[in-house]
Amino acid sequence: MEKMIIQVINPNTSGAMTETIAHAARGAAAAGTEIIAVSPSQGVPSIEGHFDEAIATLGVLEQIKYGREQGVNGHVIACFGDPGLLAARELAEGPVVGIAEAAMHMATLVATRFSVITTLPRTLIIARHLVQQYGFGHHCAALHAIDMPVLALEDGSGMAQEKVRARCIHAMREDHCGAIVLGCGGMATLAQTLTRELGLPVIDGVGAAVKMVESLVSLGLTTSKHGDLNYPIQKTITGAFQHLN
Ligand code: 2AL
Repeated sequence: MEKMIIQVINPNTSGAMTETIAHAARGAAAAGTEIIAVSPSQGVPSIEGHFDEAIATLGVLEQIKYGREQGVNGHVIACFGDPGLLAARELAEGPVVGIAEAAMHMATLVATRFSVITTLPRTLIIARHLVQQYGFGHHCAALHAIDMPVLALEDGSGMAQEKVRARCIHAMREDHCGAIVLGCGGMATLAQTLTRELGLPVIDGVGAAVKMVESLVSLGLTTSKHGDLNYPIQKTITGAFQHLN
């Protein structure tokens, strides 16, 4: 394959965060990979709880549908709750990788145990559930929150970034972990600097997911349509959701 197109979906509607995610995705992508970074046409500006996730999921599905219609080779869901991941796989033809699953998988390839750094404390349970769901319970040393909202990462002050750095140093000292997973799409551009500064792998899920989609597409692997990830059963969707038909 000469050229590959990967659609990277920021599930929230923050344009600044879509730019941050796009920058990290392009930094990780191979020379022949084009990154199309998108966000939903409607939804929530940041995802910080179960309610936000439920709304964001519909936006993710809308974008997966558009991406598939455009003929992209694969998709990344760039929010650490991996909202709508399995539903997205039903709709998609190419591979769909979430940034939480990508980062956790990558972490276990370079370390025995990892710690996760997220934003608000109420998002900790979302990450904890994913750790269990993905089967990484024995690999996760601890989960920490910087206690700042998602969009503080985009306010230009650098305060949230400084808190992430401080929490990483704390986790490295206290958790006996070999790697740190950054638990928000808005933290994506911090991974390389922190990896160098701290001397342990600090993993950004956006870059990790882009590399995983590239690998799957290069290997000729698409989302299985044998079984539960088959295309959704055709039915007429009505009202506000009819654009998903
Ligand atoms: C996130 C994320 O990655 N994007 C968003 O809006 N919320 N995750 C988080 N832990 O706060």
